Amino acid sequence: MSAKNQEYDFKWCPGCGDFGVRRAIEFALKEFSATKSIPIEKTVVVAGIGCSGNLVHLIEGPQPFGIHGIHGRTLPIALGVKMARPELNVLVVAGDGDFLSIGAEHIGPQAQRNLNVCVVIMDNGVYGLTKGQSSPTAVTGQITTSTPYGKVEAKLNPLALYLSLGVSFVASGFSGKPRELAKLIVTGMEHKGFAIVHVQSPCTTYNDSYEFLKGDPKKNIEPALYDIPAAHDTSDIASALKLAQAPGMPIGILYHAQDSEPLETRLETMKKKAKARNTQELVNAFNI
Ligand SMILES: Cc1ncc(C[n+]2csc(CCOP(=O)(O)OP(=O)(O)O)c2C)c(N)n1
Ligand code: SF4
Ligand SMILES: [Mg+2]
Repeated sequence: MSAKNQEYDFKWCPGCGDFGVRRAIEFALKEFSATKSIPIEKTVVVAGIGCSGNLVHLIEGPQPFGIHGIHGRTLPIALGVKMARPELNVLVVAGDGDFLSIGAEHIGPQAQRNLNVCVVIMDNGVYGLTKGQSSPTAVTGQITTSTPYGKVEAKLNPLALYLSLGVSFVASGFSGKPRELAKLIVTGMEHKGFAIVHVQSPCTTYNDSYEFLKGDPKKNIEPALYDIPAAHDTSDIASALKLAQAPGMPIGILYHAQDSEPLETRLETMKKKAKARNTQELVNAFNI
């Protein structure tokens, strides 16, 4: 396909952060295809269910392949694609609810395998598509449609979670800076292993966090967003964890493992050790 899906009439609300993430992904795919001489059809976008996942239908210009699967199951689908076609570039797009709530149990296993995909998470702190319920990244006490008396649970720290689970590339971005975000996504796609680019992407309808993120000098509100200092050592997991746990919202690359061996390389090494067995040897293996 060379044009976006005309049959899908979903529209993001005015000001939704996901517009900026889509723009960043368009920039990133264009650059990745040009610099690596990889045609756009060699990229597969695996999308979650949510306003965020609908991005797969809304990409403008040259089209990658797309799979719009099941809520919370982007990573099992991405694993399937990479097992069948390891040469493809797989980009996962999902929301904070999809990835960190129903889908959370899949992050650890894929981090341990070092599944060679790049994940872009659009974090708006709510379930936008289903009308504003609280998500794991909503703050304690937040009033939402599912927490009318305030959220009881603590807020999850996704960056610290990814680092603790062993994700080999962890970056943090903002939808309001699509050019900068595109660079993080390109680096994530180039990384040999499991890359997550976690994006602050405000929901203007149910959780407008622009003021919190960008600040407002007129109201004496300091911005939560800040650029990670150039001196930060991205190969140092301890420094990355410190950044993830410090106040504010760091923007840039927190961690980039230097010795990252992706799943397909590990499987190739294992296949070389595996011996073909005849029928009798297979029967004997059951010891019957
Ligand atoms: C198995 C399953 N459970 C629940 C739903 C309903 N559902 C659809 S999207 C969604 C949450 C979306 O939140 P998020 O992933 O943060 O995406 P956003 O809309 O905020 O971008 C839920 C609970 C579903 N489609 N499938
Ligand atoms: S409900 Fe929120 S996340 Fe969904 S399109 Fe509207 S602003 Fe964006
Ligand atoms: Mg969400």
